[in-house]
This record gives sequence, C-alpha cells and structure tokens, in this order.
Amino acid sequence: MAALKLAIGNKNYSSWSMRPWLALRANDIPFTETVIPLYTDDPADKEKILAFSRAGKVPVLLDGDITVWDSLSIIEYIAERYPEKKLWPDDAAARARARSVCAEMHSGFAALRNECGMNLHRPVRAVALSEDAKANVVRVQEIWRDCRARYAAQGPFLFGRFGAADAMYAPVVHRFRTYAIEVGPEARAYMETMMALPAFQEWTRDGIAETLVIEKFENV
Ligand SMILES: N[C@@H](CCC(=O)N[C@@H](CS)C(=O)NCC(=O)O)C(=O)O
Repeated sequence: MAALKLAIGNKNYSSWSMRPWLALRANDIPFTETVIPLYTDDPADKEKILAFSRAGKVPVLLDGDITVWDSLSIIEYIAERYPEKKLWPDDAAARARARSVCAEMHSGFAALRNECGMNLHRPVRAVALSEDAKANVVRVQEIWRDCRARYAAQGPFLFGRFGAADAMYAPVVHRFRTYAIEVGPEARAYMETMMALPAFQEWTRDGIAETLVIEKFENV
C-alpha cells in the first residue's frame, strides 16, 4: 500500500496543517510530508498548493488517487482508513460529543484565531483580548474541563486516548501558551499532557527551526 502524502504549510504558523499531521504522527501512521511555504510573494508556491487541491489551501492528504482536503475531512478519512487507531471514541454518546467539539472548533472561535494566531517562535507575551476572544478562551476551557471530567478514567486526553478532538484542539495549546493566556488548573493539566506528547514536541521543534517569516503574522 503506497504511503499517504500530506501537504502542509509552514509548521510555525499553520494551525490547520498541524491537526491532521498530529492525528497521523501521534498514531504512528506512516506518511510523507511536503511543506509548502504560505503567503510568499512567489506565485509558484500558490501553484504548488493548487497542484495538490483546487481549493488552494493546505492541508491536503493524498492516498493514491484519492485527494482529501480540509483538516477535519482529513481526520475523518484517517479515522475511517485506520479504525484500529480509534480516533473517535467507541461509545456512541462520547463519539457524538467528540464530533460536536471538533465541529465547534472547526467552525468557531474566530476571535481567538484572529487575535492569537499560532506562531511558535513568537516570544511569550500577553496581548489585550477582545470580549469575543475572552469568551472563546472561557468556552475552550469549558470544553476541556467537561471532557476531562467525563473521560479521565480512560486516559489523559479529551476522550481518553489521543484522538480527533485532541488533534483539533492542539493548536489552541500553542495559542494559550504563546499569548500567556491565564487558564484554570484543568486546562493547565491538559496543556501539559499535550505538550509532553512526542508528536506535539516534534511539530513544535520543526516549526521553531523554520526561518521563513510571514510579516502579517508577526508583531501581534
Ligand atoms: N478549513 C480549512 C482551512 C485551511 C486554510 O485556511 N489553510 C491556510 C493555511 S493555515 C492556507 O492554505 N492558506 C494559503 C492560501 O490561502 O494561499 C482546513 O481546515 O483545512
């Protein structure tokens, strides 16, 4: 079986790319990666993304002649192709909840995303957040606290073992860390669990080692 290919953006900045990358790496699923620099002045870089998917966005997964684009669809595809990795919980109620929190992340939290862009090499420093972003921070913590209260007996991640929901929320751990956002003890414990995950550490190391700077994401 040919190895999966994942096209991603700069690891320093591309939170959407981090999600499926982690879902694969944390579950020891073999794949090759292609890093395409984002938002450069070189139109060839955009062409490279378009060659993977006409949507013109990363991440994109290639599995033979199957193309899957969009981080959540890729995670769904991986879950289906590797059911033994249990990216979704076995229990139907837990699975419904996991899907809901993933969809909530995918379609929401715009203020937090805009005001606290993932930027691994940014020195840790607090910024003044809007009321909407503050509400996002409260809601993320509520989700994490609720999941941990329900599923702690099954493991240290949101639904026990590392799964789709953790992959979707991992970039938020970086956002909270980099922008020195104050969190409660349950959120802190979950962040520490995530930051100790070897796959999370590998992505972070790779991102920090990148030298390409995207001006519009700096000085925030
Ligand atoms: N909803 C998409 C969003 C993907 C997205 O916005 N990707 C950005 C990078 S993080 C991108 O490819 N930007 C390049 C461009 O617009 O040229 C997903 O979850 O995969």
